[in-house]
Amino acid sequence: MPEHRLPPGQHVPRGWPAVHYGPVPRFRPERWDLRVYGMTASLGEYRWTWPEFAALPTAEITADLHCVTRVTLLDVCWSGVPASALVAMAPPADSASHVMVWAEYGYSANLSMADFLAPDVLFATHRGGVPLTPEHGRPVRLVVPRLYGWKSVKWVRAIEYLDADRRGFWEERGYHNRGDPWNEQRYSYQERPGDGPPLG
Ligand SMILES: Nc1nc2c(c(=O)[nH]1)N[C@H]1C(S)=C(S)[C@@H](COP(=O)(O)O)O[C@H]1N2
Ligand SMILES: [Mo]
Repeated sequence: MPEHRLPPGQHVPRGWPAVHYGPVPRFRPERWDLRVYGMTASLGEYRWTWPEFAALPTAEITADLHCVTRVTLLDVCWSGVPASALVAMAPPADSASHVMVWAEYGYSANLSMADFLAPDVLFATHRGGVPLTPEHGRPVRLVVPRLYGWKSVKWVRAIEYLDADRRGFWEERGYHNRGDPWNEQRYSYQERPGDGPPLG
């Protein structure tokens, strides 16, 4: 494998355990929705039920997943709704500079609007052509290939548009606010002024 393929400090393990904090939620299609709220252009809220979301046009990407625990999973094929398409359907206010992606049970991760709108960011419903298994995020997970895996939020339920950056679950607990694996932005103590809001 060409060495430049792997970010610094990463290796490819033989197996790949699902990586997450806390229990795997059960998917109840009749109760599931995906909401967009916060600094929308209209200040109103957008909402998709499961049948509505499942009917949206999809795209496919193949990407590597870099977990901050130093393992990388190569060539994962995901399909789902591009984040940019979702943003087009739920226009943000001009002042919306960041997003908070919320999952079941309160897990969250923050992204700049620019990172969120990268063309390879997807709300994935399928992996390798089959629906996500529960432990990998059924029914919908975010995939952010350019940042460490904790930003690829599984079991997504909401997107909050923010007019100022705010730390998510791991970003508050010692991990880097941005998490670029190519620059090895693992921990918050590595942050430079401007990389993130002050730690509480
Ligand atoms: N809701 C939620 N999403 C999550 C996590 C989590 O704890 N909760 N862990 C993240 C981490 S650290 C990684 S590396 C990836 C792993 O995805 P996988 O289990 O599908 O391989 O999911 C991310 N998404
Ligand atoms: Mo991770």
